[in-house]
Amino acid sequence: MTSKYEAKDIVVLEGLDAVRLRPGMYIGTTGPKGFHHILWEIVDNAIDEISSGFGSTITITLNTDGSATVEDDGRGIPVDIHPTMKKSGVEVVYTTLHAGGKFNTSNYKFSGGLHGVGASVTNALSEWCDVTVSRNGKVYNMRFESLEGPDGKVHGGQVVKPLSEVGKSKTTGTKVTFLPDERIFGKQQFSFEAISKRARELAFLNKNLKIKVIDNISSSEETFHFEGGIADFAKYLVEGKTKLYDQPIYIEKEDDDFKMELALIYTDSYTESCFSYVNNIPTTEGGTHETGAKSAITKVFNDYARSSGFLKEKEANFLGEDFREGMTIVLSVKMNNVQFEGQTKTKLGNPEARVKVESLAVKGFQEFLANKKSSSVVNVILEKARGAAKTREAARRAKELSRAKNSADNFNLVGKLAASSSKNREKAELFIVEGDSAGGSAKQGRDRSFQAILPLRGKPLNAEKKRIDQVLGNEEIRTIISALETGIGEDFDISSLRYNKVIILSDADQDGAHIRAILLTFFYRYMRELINDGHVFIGLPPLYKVYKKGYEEYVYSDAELPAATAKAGKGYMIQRYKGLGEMNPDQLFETTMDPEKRTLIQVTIDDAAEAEKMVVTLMGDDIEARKDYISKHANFDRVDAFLNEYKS
Ligand code: 2B7
Repeated sequence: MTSKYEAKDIVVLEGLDAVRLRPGMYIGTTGPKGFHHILWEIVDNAIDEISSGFGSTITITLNTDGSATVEDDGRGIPVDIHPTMKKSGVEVVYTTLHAGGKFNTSNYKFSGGLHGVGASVTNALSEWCDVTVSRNGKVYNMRFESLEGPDGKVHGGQVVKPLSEVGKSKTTGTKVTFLPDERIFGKQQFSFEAISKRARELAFLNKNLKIKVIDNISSSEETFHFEGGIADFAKYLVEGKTKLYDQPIYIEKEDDDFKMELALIYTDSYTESCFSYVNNIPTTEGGTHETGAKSAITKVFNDYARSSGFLKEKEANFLGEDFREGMTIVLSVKMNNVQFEGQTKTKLGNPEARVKVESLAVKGFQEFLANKKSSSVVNVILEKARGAAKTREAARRAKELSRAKNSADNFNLVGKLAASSSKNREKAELFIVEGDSAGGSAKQGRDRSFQAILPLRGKPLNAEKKRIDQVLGNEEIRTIISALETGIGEDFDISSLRYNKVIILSDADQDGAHIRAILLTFFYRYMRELINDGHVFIGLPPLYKVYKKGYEEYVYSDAELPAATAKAGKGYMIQRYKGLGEMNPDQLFETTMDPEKRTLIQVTIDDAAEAEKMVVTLMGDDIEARKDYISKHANFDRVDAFLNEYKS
């Protein structure tokens, strides 16, 4: 094709040129996230088609040449000539930015670039893109390529084969294959695991959707279809916990151009989990829709408790937080003109969403309560709330106690915590170190002007299994809380944080991983903002030292060892570090603590549902589920599903 491609053939698709010029503006990054983003743009179109009632199945295939194919059984993208654009529907969709707007959106209730920027961006950033449509009893095909023009520049998404009829068909649908352009993304591959994870989520969120992922490179295949939709999602999230009743309360309601689905289940745990979505996009930071759902729960269940006589006249109403103890809720809304806010733009801002969700949810819960069969479930929920209200009182007392105790214990704590001398919070770092001996080395080796050390003697308490009063009763945890100076839970105040970086330093073994998981669980449950704002890190100690006379190099993973020994040449020796405690203070500083040389892993939660699943499974009581999870995810270090960003 390239040879036949002449200057006169170049169409300057200004939009697409802009996409290639600044891909980051359209897909955020050209890293793995952006690489997968261009796949999801195509899948989103297929989901919109199926969600509006046409077709049922999407197949995503990862091909051996590095390309991906997406296929749906919807109506097929229109092939007739678009009246104002004077191009076929297929060409409009694949060469016009924001083509959604140019299409008659009355076809789709909640559509048109809800997810971003559309298939044309994928086309612009692909080496080639091949679109096949089955429609009107015929099969049509069209092909695009990104080609270098006589101007020496690569122009994305050029039509190299106009839309033409290539066969007959009794079915309808769209099939798109594209190869992400190496000139944009470098050498990358699609991740079957990441794609399956999101496909599962999409199947939970769209119960009429069946989604199949085929990896022709590893010969793996997964199919996701959940007839129960987000009710199944809620059950999946609490697997391994003890449910207080079997089937989630499920509400599905629509009002004009607003759709809401809600699933609510309770477990015997003490934590609250809410997973909310807008147009299939996770709203990790919550927002107005979550607020609306929570108000509805508080209102409806309090009213019921009152009118049924569960709450006596002299008793006060339950608080919202009483109903949220042990609650797992999945909330999915579909709406137009979404406004995202918050630090990571994952918080829904639309005020009308609060109103709509609250009124739809109130209606749904009232219908549920009106059903006689619901009475046992309602009772369990009210009893749980009563327990929570009692604990709340107990916790308030324990908190006061612990405040008093903290000041009384400060003497004691100061003895453990080696504070930094400077008060500069921006620069200050707190190392939470496993074990007294490593703690001792860290204290000696540190740069005391800005590095503080908190050695942990035993294992801190597993916060996943305890209520707040017990958590606060644990000495290790209390020490951490008082060192950070932020307070905890509802009282948490990030502006009081004493250290900009909180660095967990544990051994590179099972025990160390467990301690790390316990600490992360505690931060996740009680100081989530600390993680969300990027203050939590994992320090990476070396596994080996490769050395000989006058030469030494530290090695941080098994994978790097062969290269390091090769580099050292003949006569080298290897020291394997079994724990932090084996390093002397200077070594520990040099390898693990020195900002100039160390590797820190920043803890992030970019997939809240996955983090929740992991915390519940790894820290919960179901031993079988835990074993299964660990074996599926290769090793215990998958605690590191939390950990994806590498920073030094
Ligand atoms: C807003 C644009 C992008 N579109 C249609 C119709 C069906 C249809 C699509 C699609 C990806 C890979 C397999 C509407 C909508 C364009 O207009 S996009 N199916 N599937 C898709 O892209 N899958 C449509 C009205 C009547 N007939 C067809």
